[in-house]
Amino acid sequence: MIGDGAATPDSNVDGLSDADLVELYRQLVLLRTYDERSLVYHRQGRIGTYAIFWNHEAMQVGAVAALDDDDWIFPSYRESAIGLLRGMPAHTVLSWWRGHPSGWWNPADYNVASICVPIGTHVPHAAGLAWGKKLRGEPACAIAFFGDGATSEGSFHEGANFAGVLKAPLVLFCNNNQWAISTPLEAQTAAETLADKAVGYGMPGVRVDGGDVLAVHEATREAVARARAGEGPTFIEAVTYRVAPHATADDPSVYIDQERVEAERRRECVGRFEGYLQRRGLLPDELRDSIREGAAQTMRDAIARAEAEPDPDPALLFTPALAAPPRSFDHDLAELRRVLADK
Ligand SMILES: Cc1ncc(C[n+]2csc(CCOP(=O)(O)OP(=O)(O)O)c2C)c(N)n1
Ligand SMILES: [Mg+2]
Repeated sequence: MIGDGAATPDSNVDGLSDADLVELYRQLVLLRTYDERSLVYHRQGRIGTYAIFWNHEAMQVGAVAALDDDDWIFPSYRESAIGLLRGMPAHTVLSWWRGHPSGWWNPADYNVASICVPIGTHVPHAAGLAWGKKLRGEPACAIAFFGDGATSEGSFHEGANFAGVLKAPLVLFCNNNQWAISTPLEAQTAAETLADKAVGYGMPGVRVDGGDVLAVHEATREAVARARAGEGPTFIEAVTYRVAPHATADDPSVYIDQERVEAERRRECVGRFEGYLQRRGLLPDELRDSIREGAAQTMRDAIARAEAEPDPDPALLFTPALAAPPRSFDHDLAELRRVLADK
């Protein structure tokens, strides 16, 4: 949908007003700023290990914009900040990466499930929630975000099969960034495309340019319409390329082709949409700058708020773990309190 300002023309998306397009841009910038600041906060020792999602923003924004607020989102760690698109405060997500209890929200407050770190285990959860919506006669659907590597996990196949058989109103959204840490796509699957996997579950599989927010939006909108019409799940393969390390603990220079990374960085998704809006005369420089400054201020406020949280009670490590804790817990907790007091 987004052209290149030269040989490839831009196209329109039905149903999106000029104001909607600018709102998509605001959301892209919010996520981009969240991501770039988080990398800095990590390097400053203010948040822990962090999974960078630079150049994944178009998939997250385009897909969520196709949902209603009653629809449920099941994110993986790669979509950790997706709740921001539903009004979740940025300090909540920063607190999650700080390992602070205030980083865990009630999923029903935003219809955003907890961030899933085990690969693919949220796919059956999303299928079950979607099936539940259907059984209750509610119009809502669910969307699960996961990576190319997740399509090799049992949970993915169980969830996809379950949703296909039960015609659950589910969107399976695969961000194919072509890497699962250091495992490249060709070592992940013998299938020609990941979208081909949908055939085995009796659902449509579509491929879309994951760097084109408008294309992602349209594909997700169609999948959501199918889900609401009782036609069951859809598998979306959004094709992109991971241009950042897997996470802050990774050094991709030992396995990745740096020239390819540089080429992909040059066509990153926020800049592509910025060009589209500028060609349409919808993004004067002052508006662009004020959107960027608004996002930067959101992050400054959010890190200050996250860091102002009082230290959590160390007993939280013990008390919710077991209904009948062993006696050694008392001793262990006392020891932990003593060590923390000495710091
Ligand atoms: C069940 C499980 N096995 C292994 C891991 C370790 N692990 C963390 S990220 C990752 C790669 C996932 O790649 P992909 O699904 O493509 O998602 P991406 O990180 O590229 O978004 C692995 C194997 C894990 N978190 N959970
Ligand atoms: Mg991947």
